[in-house]
Amino acid sequence: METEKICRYLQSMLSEKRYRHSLGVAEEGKRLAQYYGANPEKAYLAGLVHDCAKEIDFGQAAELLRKRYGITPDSISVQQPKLLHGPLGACVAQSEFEIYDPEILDAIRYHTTGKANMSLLAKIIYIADYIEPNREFDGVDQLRSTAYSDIDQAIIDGLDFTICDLIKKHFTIHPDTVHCRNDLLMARQ
Ligand code: DGI
Ligand code: FE
Ligand code: FE
Ligand code: FE
Repeated sequence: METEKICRYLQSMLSEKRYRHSLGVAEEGKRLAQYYGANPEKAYLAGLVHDCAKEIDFGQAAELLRKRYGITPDSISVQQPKLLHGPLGACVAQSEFEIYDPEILDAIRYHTTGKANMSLLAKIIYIADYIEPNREFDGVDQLRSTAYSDIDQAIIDGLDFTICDLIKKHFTIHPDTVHCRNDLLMARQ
């Protein structure tokens, strides 16, 4: 499906704010891809659609994954259905936007938790989601600069930030989040 058509479709699925965020991740993803020598078109497309399932009713997401796409969500994601919008987004990207590139689908699937052995594209989408121009939080400028000097370190910093926040709220931490952080830390040594 052409990008323009995807944009119109996305606008019908997302709030204006979420749509703007998606355009931000697309642009930031493209910039990072150019900087690190990944495919900028793929990064733009992955960034554009990464949150396409974010506003699907949480109550419906698990059932949709099971019944429509034949995927059984893990128990942590069922209990914390926010975690389902990555996996569901990859399914929707394929069935609705005709995106079949496995690397793009994988980057969408794991953009919230990360995972061990991420591709460069998946790393780019993970961190672009964090630092795109519309994001504002304490430390975002530092994270932006780290993202353009050491992308693995930027992801570790992002994961640390997310995990600390989850712990403060007494939330569960998805194993993929832990595996992603361990994998990147082990690769440092
Ligand atoms: O969809 P976005 O808001 O753009 O960003 P995102 O897909 O990175 O989602 C961030 C949310 O996901 C944030 O509320 C924290 C939550 N999250 C990220 N990793 C984990 C997690 N929640 C749980 N329970 N466990 C995780 O490992
Ligand atoms: Fe998301
Ligand atoms: Fe994120
Ligand atoms: Fe996002």
